[in-house]
Amino acid sequence: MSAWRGLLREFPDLLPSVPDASVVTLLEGNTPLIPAPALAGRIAPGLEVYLKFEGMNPTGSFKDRGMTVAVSRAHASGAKVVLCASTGNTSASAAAYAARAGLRCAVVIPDGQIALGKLAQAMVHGARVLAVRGNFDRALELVRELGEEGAAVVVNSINPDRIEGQKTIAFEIVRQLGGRVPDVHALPVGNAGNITATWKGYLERSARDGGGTPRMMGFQAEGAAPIVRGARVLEPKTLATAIKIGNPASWAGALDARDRSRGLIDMVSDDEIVAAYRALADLEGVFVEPASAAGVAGLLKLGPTGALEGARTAVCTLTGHGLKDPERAVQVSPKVETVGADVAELRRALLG
Ligand code: AN7
Repeated sequence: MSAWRGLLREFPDLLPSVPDASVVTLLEGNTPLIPAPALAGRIAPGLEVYLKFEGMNPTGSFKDRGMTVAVSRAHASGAKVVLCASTGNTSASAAAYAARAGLRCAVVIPDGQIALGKLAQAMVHGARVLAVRGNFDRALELVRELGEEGAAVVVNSINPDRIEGQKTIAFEIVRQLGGRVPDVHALPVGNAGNITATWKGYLERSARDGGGTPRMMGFQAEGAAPIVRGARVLEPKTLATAIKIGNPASWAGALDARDRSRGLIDMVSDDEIVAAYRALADLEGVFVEPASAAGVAGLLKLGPTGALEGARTAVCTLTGHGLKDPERAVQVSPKVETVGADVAELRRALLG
């Protein structure tokens, strides 16, 4: 098998063309599709569940799929600066790809509301990090305004290059399933770029190779569920900071994916998110950030209602790595025990 060359070189027919000298890649994509039999048993008898672990991308989230396209195209166009608003992962990815491209990067984050690992990434890659006194939705409004003035290339998912890159996940999944199309695809929904892109990928794949498309099932956090409630949420609240979003940029795309796939968009509570987060870690050995567990939380919620009946195969996108938010992991896990440096004491602690 030849070495993976990154999305722009692996999927040239699907993606906007970029001159080779402008391709900016960290060899993103090609993430594992991990069977999750223990979780499946808790969701619905007979269902096969697979975890598309996007935390294995170079910066630890699915954002790298879109960022390679957006930053490469920005580079090709002669841009000097890329700009984004972010709940954290977009900024981490933009900072890394911009560094590699030799572009300047500015990120606008909601003050005090992004997970430590993501902040560290933006900082270490040399981005200008600006924390606004306001939430993500406000940060995105500000960034859009600057973008319209032409000050920088906006690399949020309102940039169509991001959606193009992110759609590749659908092609990978069907390939990894040996050509089978899953019946259900579950994922978290924040700005709704990812559900829009994943659905676009499945549609394009089916138009090319046949075999149909899955039902798209998106899950928002209960305190940040504008699409479920049908109205903007002015003060979104959830511990899953990645999806703490009250006015999704790709709202219409999410509705389209839901309706055309005969799927649904539902919400899960923070308790359900944490339970799914812990189940992924405990039962499957997969460590994700809290927002990434929302799709699994949704399937755990729907399984007993019969809403998944008839489905044989479900895929969940696990959008980001657990190391993004180490503080949450420590907070929800059993405490560290301290013992003396003494073998008798250690034996007593371990073996009772
Ligand atoms: C781990 O980084 O919006 O529905 O600014 O980081 O496409 O927004 C992140 C979103 C899910 C939601 N899981 O995806 C940002 C940002 C994780 C995320 C989502 C995000 P979209």
